[in-house]
Amino acid sequence: MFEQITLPYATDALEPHIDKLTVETHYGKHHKTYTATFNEKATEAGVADKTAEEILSNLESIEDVALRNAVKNNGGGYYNHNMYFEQFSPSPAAAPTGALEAKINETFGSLDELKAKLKTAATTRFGSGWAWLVVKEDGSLEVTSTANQDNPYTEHMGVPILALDVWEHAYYLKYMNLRPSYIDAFFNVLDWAKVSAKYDEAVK
Ligand code: MN3
Repeated sequence: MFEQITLPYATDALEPHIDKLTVETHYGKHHKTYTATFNEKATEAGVADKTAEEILSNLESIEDVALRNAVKNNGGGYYNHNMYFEQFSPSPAAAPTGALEAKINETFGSLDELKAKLKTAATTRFGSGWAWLVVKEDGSLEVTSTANQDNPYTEHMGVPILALDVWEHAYYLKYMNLRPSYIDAFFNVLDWAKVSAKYDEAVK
């Protein structure tokens, strides 16, 4: 049984950066529905005993194309939003520490450069999708983006450690058409301590 994370903060705790109604709708409606449908479709496909990472990395094992796509879309919707909502804090660490800090400086030059690359990936993703910071198989870091609810597992890109949702449902109630303003706000509540922990887990 795949379950939504319990939000580690109140629905209004990310105000004014991410508003209460958006959190309530995004987590309480969109994410909830993806999770319920993923459970249904994973069961139908006979893969519900596997981890979400395993399922999303091995979609080709599901022969029926319509069912495979339903597992991909809803499994991505389940998994991506668990990552998304888990990484925020009302009192976030403003920068990574330890191994991730060193790796970011080595790869991108600075945290500001990485954030600029993520913002570009997120603003230039046409339509609905996600921008990601990924640890590739060789241990290197990469900024990338995917369409719809696809993610680095479904696209065989590596292990995601930061998930930036750019579907309109993530920002439209507060920011309307201003996706770049939402992206700036995203970084105000992103807890780099949590991203650092994901990195340590990915490279251990
Ligand atoms: Mn979303």
